[in-house]
Amino acid sequence: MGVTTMNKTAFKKKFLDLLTEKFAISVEDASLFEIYTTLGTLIRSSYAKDWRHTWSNYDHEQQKQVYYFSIEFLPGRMMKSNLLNMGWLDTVQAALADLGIQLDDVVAQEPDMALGNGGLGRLASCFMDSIASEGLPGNGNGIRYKYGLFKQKFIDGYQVELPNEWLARGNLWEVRRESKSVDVYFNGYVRLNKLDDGTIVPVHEDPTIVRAVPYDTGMVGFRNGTVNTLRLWDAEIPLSEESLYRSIEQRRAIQDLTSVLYPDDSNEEGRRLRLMQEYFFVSAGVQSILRHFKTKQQKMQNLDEFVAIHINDTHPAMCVAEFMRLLLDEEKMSWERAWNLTVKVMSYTNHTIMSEALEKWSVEMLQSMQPRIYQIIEEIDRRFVEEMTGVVDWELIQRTRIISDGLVHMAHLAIIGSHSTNGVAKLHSDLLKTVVLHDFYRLYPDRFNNKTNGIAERRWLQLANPSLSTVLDKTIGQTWRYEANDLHLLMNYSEDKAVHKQLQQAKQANKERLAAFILQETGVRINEHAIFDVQIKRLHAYKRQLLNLLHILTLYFEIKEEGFTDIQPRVFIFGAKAAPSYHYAKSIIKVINEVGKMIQEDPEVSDKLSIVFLEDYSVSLAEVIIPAADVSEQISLASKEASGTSNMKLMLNGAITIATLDGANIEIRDAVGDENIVIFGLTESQVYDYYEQANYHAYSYYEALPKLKRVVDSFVDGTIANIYQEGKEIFDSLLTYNDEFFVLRDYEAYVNAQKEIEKAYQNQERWLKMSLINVANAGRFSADYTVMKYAEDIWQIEAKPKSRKAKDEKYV
Ligand code: GPW
Repeated sequence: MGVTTMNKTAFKKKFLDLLTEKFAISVEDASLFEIYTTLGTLIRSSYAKDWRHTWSNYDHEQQKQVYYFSIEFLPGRMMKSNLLNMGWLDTVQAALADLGIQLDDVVAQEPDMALGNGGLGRLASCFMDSIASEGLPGNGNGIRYKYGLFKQKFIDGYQVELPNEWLARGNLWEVRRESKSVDVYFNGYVRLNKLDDGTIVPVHEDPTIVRAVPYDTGMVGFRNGTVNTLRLWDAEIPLSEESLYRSIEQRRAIQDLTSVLYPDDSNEEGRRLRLMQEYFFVSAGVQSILRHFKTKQQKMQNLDEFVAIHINDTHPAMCVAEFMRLLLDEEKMSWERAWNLTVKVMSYTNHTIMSEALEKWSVEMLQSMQPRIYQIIEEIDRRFVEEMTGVVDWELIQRTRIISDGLVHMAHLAIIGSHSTNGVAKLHSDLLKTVVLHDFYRLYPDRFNNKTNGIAERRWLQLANPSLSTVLDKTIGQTWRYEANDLHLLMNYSEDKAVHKQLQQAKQANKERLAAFILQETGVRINEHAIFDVQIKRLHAYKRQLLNLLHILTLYFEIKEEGFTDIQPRVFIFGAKAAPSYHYAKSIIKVINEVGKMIQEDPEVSDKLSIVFLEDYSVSLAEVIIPAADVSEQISLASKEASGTSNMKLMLNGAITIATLDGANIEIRDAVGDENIVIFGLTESQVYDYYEQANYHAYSYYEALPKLKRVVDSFVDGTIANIYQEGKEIFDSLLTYNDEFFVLRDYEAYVNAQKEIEKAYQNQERWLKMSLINVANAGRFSADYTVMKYAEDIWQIEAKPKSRKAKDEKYV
């Protein structure tokens, strides 16, 4: 039963037989979870052969493979995407319907696999889907956290965090591979043994040994028979050590290692356990790559022809030193040769210019936890300084060296130890070259490049939005399902009223689906014909959810105090988690919730405006929100959002973007043209001018704009109930602390841009054309293209023609 060959009758028989085998139950009596388990087991066993073949073919054909190291992966649910990619979705849906079962009820049994915080982790998972779908030889390497990202609840409008026990009912997709376990060493000290022939052999004395056990999950490619591997590591107490005396504390420390995902997005706290996690999955991953390579009868010197290692942000930057350690200490390679290989094998992606996210570890911590790794980093640093001395000026060397001021700069290690450093959107990559990493750009201009992010369009359109997908099939055929750029065929219908109508109906169906979901989750009934205005992303000051709120309050006061009556009804939908320790972000959540309540309880405004802040934003929730969005809020302060990816998902689903010229918004504008997006606000160079001249005075905007003053005052004058402290905190951030993210500066431009949005929406003919043009031009943001560029420019890997079947045979 290979991928793509499956008929309804055969499926039903297999399914019912397996249900009996597993649970000795009839389909009428089975619970949804039993049905889910049975279907999942059947799916997994059906791709198992392809998985094994994919794996052995790469070896057999001596293909170079990439290993994508990421401390986060955020796949969400896997059942439906596996069905889609296997070519089974329609058949299974129909077969289950025959048995009286709704597939969507079954897939809802699967907990989201939420081993990531936001964009960075989701990007890694979009890449896994695309790498498999392009038939590229690639694997993921990460951590199998016992608890995923916390579950968010609102109590009295405040965020409360609850544990996310995603493994409580088991995990269908993973395979524990006991036999591939490796040992990872921590603590202790290094003794350098000098042998008679003068060679020095480092010995790690008195280490704490942790056993790393891999759990593999198949990453099923789209209708091409490719099934790659996502390998996630769990920490266990080594068997051989179990008999030895170990304190409860030590045993607990080992088990805690992979227990929780750090919930801070774009912020580094320098915690010891986090550093342990980083080294743990780096060492386990690199050891297993080398161990596997050694089964190949190839010379170690040629390793770079078979292996590429990608460092996703700096969290896995110790790959550089660990790889060196294994080549030096285990393979007895010379420093020069080992270094040469390391730089060829490694590549690095930077995801932010924000300094609080740049990892720096104290020398003390790194040295005590990883004495050998620290020695190697010291030596890399020493040689770097030596190599550059006399070539470039001393200050430049001091600014770029790895160890300085008692800190180990992980981005420096990643850049110096790799052949490629890329940013994630054009603007971001330019800023890396000209500002943030300018010093490194002077040293290594050829290493810098851009790879604009992309998204798994199969998940975000084919799976999440069947209504729109059907309209597309009927209008432009089905080739867009495997060649995203074929969405462009829709441009032929940009003026076609009949197509507009169908797009409108698809959007309306999705809005009704979301409205029903909101009613069920919150008890709030929203106006299904209002503009659905969506901001979904982590809660962070630079993303400026606050600016959105200022606009909502402006509308509120226009209705309440200025008697405006012609406001187009809007539903403002938020989804956002705040890091548990991020006080300010939590205050914003509280205030948005209180404003929402105030509006909802006020009959004068509640038919025109509403705020829905959905709890526990996740991949699965995004799949319900995004298809229903009319407006996409991408309003970060220019230069701060490296790329953004929800901007791409919303555009793909026909939302109109209101945006600053930041991250990938710029490329979205280039794709759709100025008439089909609403741009406002400071540009990146204006922001930098303000920094240089230090001449921003937030207060002057507050004073000069009465509407703005009214809104800002409402945080402290009692207009909004229950926000005494939070309101004051926000008020002070804007006025006392001079508004770090230029919210007041961009306010007027934003309110005007929102008027433009409203005007465009009121002209449905124009709006539908804009929406169509957005869908038609979203193909370029498919991660399929992004990973192909990584493959060609950075990893130097390629797909064998047979594993690209879906594209080459135009297979649908
Ligand atoms: F700070 N991003 C994220 F750069 O989701 F490490 N978490 C993070 O910790 C970081 C970045 C880090 C995001 C960026 O904010 C977003 O702009 C980008 O689209 C995404 O990474 C994927 O590149």
